[in-house]
Amino acid sequence: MKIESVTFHHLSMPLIAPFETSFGRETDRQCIIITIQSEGLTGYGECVASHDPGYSYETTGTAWHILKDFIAPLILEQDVSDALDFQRRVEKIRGHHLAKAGVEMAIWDLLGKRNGKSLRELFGGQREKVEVGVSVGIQESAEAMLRTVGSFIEKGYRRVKIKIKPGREVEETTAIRKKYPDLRLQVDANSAYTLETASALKPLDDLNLLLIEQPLFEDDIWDHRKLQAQFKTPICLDESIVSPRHARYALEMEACRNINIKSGRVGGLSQGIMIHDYCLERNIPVWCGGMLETGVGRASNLAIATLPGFVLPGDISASERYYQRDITNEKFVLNDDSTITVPEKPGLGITIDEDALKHFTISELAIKA
Ligand code: OSB
Ligand code: MG
Repeated sequence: MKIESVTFHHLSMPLIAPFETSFGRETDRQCIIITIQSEGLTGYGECVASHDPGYSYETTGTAWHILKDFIAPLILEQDVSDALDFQRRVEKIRGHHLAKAGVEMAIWDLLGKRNGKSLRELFGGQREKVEVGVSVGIQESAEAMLRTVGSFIEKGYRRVKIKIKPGREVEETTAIRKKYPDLRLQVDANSAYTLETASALKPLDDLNLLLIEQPLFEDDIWDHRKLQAQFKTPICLDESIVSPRHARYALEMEACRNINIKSGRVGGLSQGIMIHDYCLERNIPVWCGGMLETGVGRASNLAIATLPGFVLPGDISASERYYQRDITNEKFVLNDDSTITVPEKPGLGITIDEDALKHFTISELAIKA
């Protein structure tokens, strides 16, 4: 596919409610929407970097720079045949996975549109809908957390993840477990603990949680191995798994018992699929993480989550959980069985609400060869 032009839209979108994690609080979510024109078709991708380097070292600012100055020149006027061809072209760019993944997503969208196949079909996924849950940010008190979780359960979410940090974990998690003995419940620390302070998590080990996500440093695997050995509850790695190679390290070290797959963090959907395949062969459950995506990234998450190894519900909630107004015409809704239906149209299966895109754009850049 000959790449004729690439456009970047830096967006800032107000969230329905602030989202607080151990690394910060977001009220507006930033991202970069990538548009690629090729042979009369338009492909869309979402770079999930946010405005500050709290989750990842990448930000919308660094991603903009890498996209404009390094990735765009490598693909413009080039005949990029598929995702792996794209990966070979950007191989010499170290890191910057969120930036690369956004472009790879747009290439998949183009590929699907060109072949009249949805991403699900291209990936070989079998499910028409995927099981999902909701990720609840840190609240002002344990009571507020219980109330907020209750409201999501009322909406039909059957799996809940709560964000935790030191001092804001035991009371919250215990209260939820007491009120909802059968709820599929998990916690995410976003690297807020050390091997020493993680002893505070010990009471959670008796609450029958699905998993404890990323308790230790964002680049750590080794200490997670030590922690996993002390816990019955599976440790799940998010931040630490930045490539298929890191997935292998973590499994070889027995640092975790399952993995959160985010195509952004690992450098692209192709890399996420590789991690999925590797884990599937080893009976390691995976699930699809989220980055508060717009409808573009949400469609991509739904597509990858159709693969058979995604046996745990994903952090893929309904559009209305995040945004009053989204940039896709298609809105994702929660079905009665806590699933979301996967788009079936070619590519990502979404169309862009151009007015909304314009409305949320802070800066825009079009590059033609
Ligand atoms: O750690 O999973 C995370 C959002 C932004 C950055 C990191 C994380 C998250 C979430 C939200 O948990 C998941 C979602 O998109 O609903
Ligand atoms: Mg996480």
